[in-house]
Amino acid sequence: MTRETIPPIAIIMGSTSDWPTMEHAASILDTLGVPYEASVVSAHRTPERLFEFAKTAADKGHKVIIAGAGGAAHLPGMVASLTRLPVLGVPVQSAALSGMDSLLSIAQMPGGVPVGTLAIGKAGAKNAGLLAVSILALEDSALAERLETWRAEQTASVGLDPLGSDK
Ligand code: RP5
Repeated sequence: MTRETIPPIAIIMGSTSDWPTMEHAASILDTLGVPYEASVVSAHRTPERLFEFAKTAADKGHKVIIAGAGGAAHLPGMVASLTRLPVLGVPVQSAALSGMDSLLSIAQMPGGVPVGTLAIGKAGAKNAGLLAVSILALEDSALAERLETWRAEQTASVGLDPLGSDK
């Protein structure tokens, strides 16, 4: 792939078991017509893959990295330590501690190596996708318009009646 054809967004995750969460980031990118690539990059099981991915991501032409992981979730922070690209971290809900371990692992970065940390689980993945779109939309007016339209449709879909009679 050349710099021109490399997708602007890379979605990475620590395990295939993270995909049911991370697909919500992918889904919003599909909806808004933003190309991405998705791959499994584990901080603990495939550390060399992590290094290779993170050290080459900017030169390859990626613009934003969305990184999801659960438990001892070092992936977003390690990737952030190896690239200047913005890294959006998604704490995947873990079985043992309901994602609190993931959240704290991702959020509590030392000053100087930022990871933009989202909410635990599906909402966090969806918002990571939307935030990535917002970042790209700064320099893409057509995408900015699609994002504005998406947000207006979301607003219009919220009825006033809690029982839903106005929908
Ligand atoms: C992390 O460990 C992954 O991000 C995943 O959330 C968690 C469990 O992985 P599996 O044992 O399901 O592969 O590295």
